[in-house]
Amino acid sequence: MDQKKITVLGIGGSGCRIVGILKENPLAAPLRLIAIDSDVAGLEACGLEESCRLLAGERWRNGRGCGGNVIDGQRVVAHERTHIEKLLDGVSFLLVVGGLGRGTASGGMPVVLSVARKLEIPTLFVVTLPFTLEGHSRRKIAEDTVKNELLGLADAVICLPNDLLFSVLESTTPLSNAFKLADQELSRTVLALTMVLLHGNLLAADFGSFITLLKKKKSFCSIGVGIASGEIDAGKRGEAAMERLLQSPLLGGADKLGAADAVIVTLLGGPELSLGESRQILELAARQVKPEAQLIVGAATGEEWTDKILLAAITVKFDAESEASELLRSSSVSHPRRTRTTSPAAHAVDGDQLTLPLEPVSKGVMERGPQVKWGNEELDIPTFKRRNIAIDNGKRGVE
Ligand SMILES: Nc1nc2c(ncn2[C@@H]2O[C@H](COP(=O)(O)OP(=O)(O)OP(=O)(O)O)[C@@H](O)[C@H]2O)c(=O)[nH]1
Ligand SMILES: [Mg+2]
Repeated sequence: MDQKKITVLGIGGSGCRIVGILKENPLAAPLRLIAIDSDVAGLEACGLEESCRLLAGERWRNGRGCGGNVIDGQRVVAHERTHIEKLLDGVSFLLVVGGLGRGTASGGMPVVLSVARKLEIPTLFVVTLPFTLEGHSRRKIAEDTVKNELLGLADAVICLPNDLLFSVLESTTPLSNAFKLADQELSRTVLALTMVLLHGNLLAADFGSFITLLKKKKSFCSIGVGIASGEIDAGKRGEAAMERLLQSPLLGGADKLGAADAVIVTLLGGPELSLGESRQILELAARQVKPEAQLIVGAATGEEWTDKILLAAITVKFDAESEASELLRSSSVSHPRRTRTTSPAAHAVDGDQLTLPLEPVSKGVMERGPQVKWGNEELDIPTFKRRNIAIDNGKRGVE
């Protein structure tokens, strides 16, 4: 596979910073990097050459960003669809990275995803969820983007709550320092993931099971990265990398590995890294994981990594509640038609009217327009909502 066709796309302020960090890292040279933002300052600061940068909605937002407005974010990026299609032409694997919670990344990621779907590019998202202290509305934007826009269509979504940073940092740490650390960890994890998943020349992680694993409902993920370089005795470098991994700011404490339902462990090293040593190091990581957890491991070597190793772990905790509801749903599918059961999934008994779970989310681009009224009725609100009419979802008595 042409390495340059493996593309990491950073979107929004935080995403652009991460591709900027990757650009400075010679180890990331094989990757193609793209940055998209509606904020000209952030975009230029990432240092990518002009052909790899896209200023979204320049005429409309004047390069000033979207000010936290997710609808503006969606609109400016959707405006650049054709341009994004050109940028992604020929890409064999796409990793999209950014921070959710404000405008450009939250609104724009679904647009990037729909272009990637059209071009049939396998796509993985690595996103951060805002700190609790950033407020409820940012959290809601982030969660809605993941749940309603990304999860169903992306091959995989790795969500990392920024709050994890506080489990290892002093509470007095300035937010800017916490973000810097997050950027560093994210860029390293992105690097480890792309390298091993796609070029695992010692021990390739199984891409299929990786995707299946991440498609399952998760409560959250966390990541740990440990690097050990030349100054450490060759026989001890595995242990040193492991120790650093366990102290990683986005891991959320050493016990996260032990508590995880699944863990993806990746190891990168120089040409001197043997199959024996990599097994030994991966076993070291596996020992931290509970026996019933699912484990996916991969290892790769490259000249650029001579005398260094990087060990990364992504921990996944499944969401017990959604697992249960998934089970219920699949068992109700296997029921013959019209079978009555007491399970909540089979509530379509005669006499009950099922209603569609429709919620008014936003009026989208109409939000700023004038109100359209007829008498006392606001016509932008659909009739069934205005008149309180329940709509049958058509499955009555079928399940
Ligand atoms: N890792 C990291 N995350 C950040 C940083 N700054 C902000 N974030 C997080 O990322 C989220 C989105 O912020 P930005 O990336 O600045 O937002 P944006 O996508 O550019 O959106 P607009 O500025 O509204 O156009 C925030 O809510 C924070 O949780 C940073 O420097 N590093
Ligand atoms: Mg911004």
